[in-house]
Amino acid sequence: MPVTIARDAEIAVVSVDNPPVNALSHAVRQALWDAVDQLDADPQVRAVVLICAGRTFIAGADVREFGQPPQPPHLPDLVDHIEAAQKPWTAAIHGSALGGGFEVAMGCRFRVAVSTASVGLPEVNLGIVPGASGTVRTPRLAGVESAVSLVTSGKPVKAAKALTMGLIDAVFEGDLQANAVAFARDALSRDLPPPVSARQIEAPDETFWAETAKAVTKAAKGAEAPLRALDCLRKASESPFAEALAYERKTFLELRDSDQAAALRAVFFAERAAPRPAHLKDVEPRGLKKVGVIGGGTMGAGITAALRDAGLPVVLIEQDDKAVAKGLANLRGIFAGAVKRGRLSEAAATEHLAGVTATADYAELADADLVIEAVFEEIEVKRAVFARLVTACRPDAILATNTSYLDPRLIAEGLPGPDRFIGLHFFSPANVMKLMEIVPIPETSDETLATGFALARLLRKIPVQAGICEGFIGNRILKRYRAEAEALLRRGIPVAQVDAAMRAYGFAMGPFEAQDLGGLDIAYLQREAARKAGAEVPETLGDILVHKGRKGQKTGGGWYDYEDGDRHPRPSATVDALLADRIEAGPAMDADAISSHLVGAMTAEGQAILAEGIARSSAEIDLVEIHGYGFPRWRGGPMFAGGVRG
Ligand code: T1G
Ligand code: NAD
Repeated sequence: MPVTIARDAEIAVVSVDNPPVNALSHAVRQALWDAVDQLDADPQVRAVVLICAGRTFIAGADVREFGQPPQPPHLPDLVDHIEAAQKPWTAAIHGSALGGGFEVAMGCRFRVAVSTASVGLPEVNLGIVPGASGTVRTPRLAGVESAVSLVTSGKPVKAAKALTMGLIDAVFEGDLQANAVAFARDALSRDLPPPVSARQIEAPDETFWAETAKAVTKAAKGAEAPLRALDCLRKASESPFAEALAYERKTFLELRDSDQAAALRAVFFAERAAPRPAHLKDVEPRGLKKVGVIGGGTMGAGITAALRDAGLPVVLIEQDDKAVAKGLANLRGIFAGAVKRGRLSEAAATEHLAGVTATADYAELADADLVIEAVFEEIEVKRAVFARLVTACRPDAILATNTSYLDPRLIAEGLPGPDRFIGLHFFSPANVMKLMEIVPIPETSDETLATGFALARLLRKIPVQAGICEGFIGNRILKRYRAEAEALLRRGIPVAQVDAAMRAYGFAMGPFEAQDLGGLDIAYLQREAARKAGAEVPETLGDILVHKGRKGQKTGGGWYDYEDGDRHPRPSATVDALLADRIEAGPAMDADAISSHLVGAMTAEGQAILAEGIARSSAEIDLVEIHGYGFPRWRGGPMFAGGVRG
C-alpha cells in the first residue's frame, strides 16, 4: 500500500510510502485521488496532513514512467483535486519536495517543513518544464521573480529561504508530523487563505521580461527547457489560470519527447547508476576512517579539501617542512576561496583545517586505511613514494595513485600486496569537479575496487571505471579532440572560429581558450617526456607556441594575446605568423561543420575506447565528458550525441 491514512482526532494523516523517493507512480496518484474522496466523505475529518515515509517528501513524477503512455489520474488533475478538497490539506515536507512533489504541495492549502528540507522545480534539468502547474501556481504563491529563479534554474531552495519567498508557510524543528497536525488544527480556527490557483499575479513589465530572457538564455548555454519555462511563466502572468495551465501542459508534452529531454534523462539515470556498479553489487567495501594524501600541490590540496568536506581526517605528507608549509597554504587558499563563494562557513573552514595533520613524517600514516598519492608526474618519484608507503602503512592499507598518464602497473611493479593498489584519478579542482576515474590494475581486488567506488559516494563524486591506456578515458579523448582542433587550424580555420563553434555547441570554452587557461606547458611536458623515452611524437602546433614562451594566460599569450591582467582572449597576429608555414588554405567551414567534426572525433575515440574495453559502457564515457570536460549536459555526451547507446 503506497498510501495509508491514520487519524489524530479530527485531523487525518495521509502517508505516502513509495521507496526510494516517493515518486508519483500511477499507484500513488490513484491512491491520493481516492484519499481526497474518502476524507471529503468522512464527517469526522476536518483537515488533512500529507506526509511521507522514508528519506524524503515526494521527489517528483516517476521518471521511469516517462517513456510510457500516461495513465489517469494525471498529475495536474490530482493537484486540482487536492486543491478542490472540502477539507484543507497541509503538506508536511522533509527531505526534498521536488517537481511533481512540490506541485502536489502547492495543491494543498498549506505547506510546512522541517528546517533541513528543500523545495524546488528541477524539471529543466530533465529537459522539460513543470507539467502539473508549477509554472502557473508558483508565481501565484511567491511572485513572478521568485518563480522565474526557481523554475528556470531548476535549483532547489532550503526551507528558510522557501519561507521568505512565500513558498511555504512554516518551518519546524523536531517531530514534523506532530507539528504539522498542530498547525492544521490551529488553522481551523482561522479564516482559510484562498487556494493557490485563485490568487492574483502581479504582472511585471516588458523590461523585466526582456532582461530576464537575456539572462536565462545566457545561463542555459543552448538548453531549450529554461527558455520554454520562462515562456510558460510569462503566459501564466498574462492569461487566466486554465489557459496558462493548458499552455504549460502542451509545452511539457512537446519537450518530454524532445532529443534534449531524452539526453538529459539518460544522463540522470547514468549518474545514479555510476556509484553502484552492478559488477560490485555483492562486494563489501573497506570502511574508511582516516586517509593519507601524499603531495600538497594543486591536486593533493584539492583532494584533501574534498576528503575534509566529507568529514574524513587526513594526513597530508609533503617532502620537507618548507613544502609542508606550502601545502598547508594551498589548502588554506582553497578553504578561503570556498568561504568567499559562500560554499563553506568560516567555522567549517577552521574545522576542516583542524582535521588535517600536515607533516613530512610518513610514520603518521601507520593507521591510515587509504593513501592517495598526488606527487610529481614522474615514474621514479612515484615509485619511491610507494616504496616508503609499503613500510609506513598497514599491510592491508589501500594504496592509490592520482596519475594522469603514467601506467599504474609500472608504478605498482614489485609492490607487496598489489591487490590493494588502484588508480583514483581526480580532476582539478579536485574539491569541485565531480568526476573520478577509477583505474584498477590486473591484481586489484574487488574489495579495493569497491572501496574506490565507496570513496566516490562519500565525496559525492561520479565514479567511472577505466582500463589502462594513455590518458585513460577522459584525457585520451581530450588528446584526440585537441589534435583534431589543430588539424582544423592546419586547414586554414582560424583559432577564434574553432573556439566560437564549440561555444555555440554548448561548451563554456573552446579547445584553444581552455588550453590558454590551463597552460600549454602541461601537455607539452608530457609530449617531451614521451619523446625522451623514445616515443615517436610528431610536433604539434602547441609545441611551436611553447618554444616561443607562449604558454597561455599566465605568460600573457598562448593561442591568443592577453593584455596585462586581462583574461579576455584577442586573436594573435604573432600566432598567425608563427604558424603561417604550417597552414594550407582549405574550404571554409561553418560553426555546425566545425563542431560536428570535433564531436565526431570524440565519438570515434570513444568507440575505440569501448572496443578495447577501456570503458564499460558508452553512458560512462558520456559521464566522463560531462563531468570532467564540460561537455554540454543537454547533448547527452559525445556518445549519446553520436547515436551510440548502452
Ligand atoms: N523517479 C524515479 N526514480 C527516481 C526519481 C524519480 N523522480 N528520483 C530519484 N529516483 C531514484 C534514483 O534513480 C535512485 O534509484 C534512487 O531514486 C535514489 O536516488 C510533472 C515532470 C530526490 C534529491 O527531478 O533529485 O516531477 O539507483 O541516488 O541522493 O512537473 O533523487 O537506487 O535504483 O538520487 O538521496 C522531478 C530527481 C521529476 C527529482 C534524492 N524530480 N531526484 O537524492 O538519492 S519531473 C526530480 C533527485 C516531474 C512534474 C514533473 C534525488 C533526490 P536507484 P538518489 P539521493
Ligand atoms: P603539483 O606540482 O602541483 O604538486 C605536486 C606536489 O607533490 C608538490 O607539492 C611536491 O612538493 C610534492 N611532492 C613531490 N615529491 C614528493 C614526495 N616524494 N613526497 C611528498 N610530496 C612530494 O602537481 P599536481 O598538479 O598536483 O599533480 C600531481 C599529480 O596529479 C600528478 O601525477 C598529475 O599528473 C596528477 N593530476 C594532475 C591534474 C591537474 O590538473 N593538475 C589532474 C589530475 C591528475
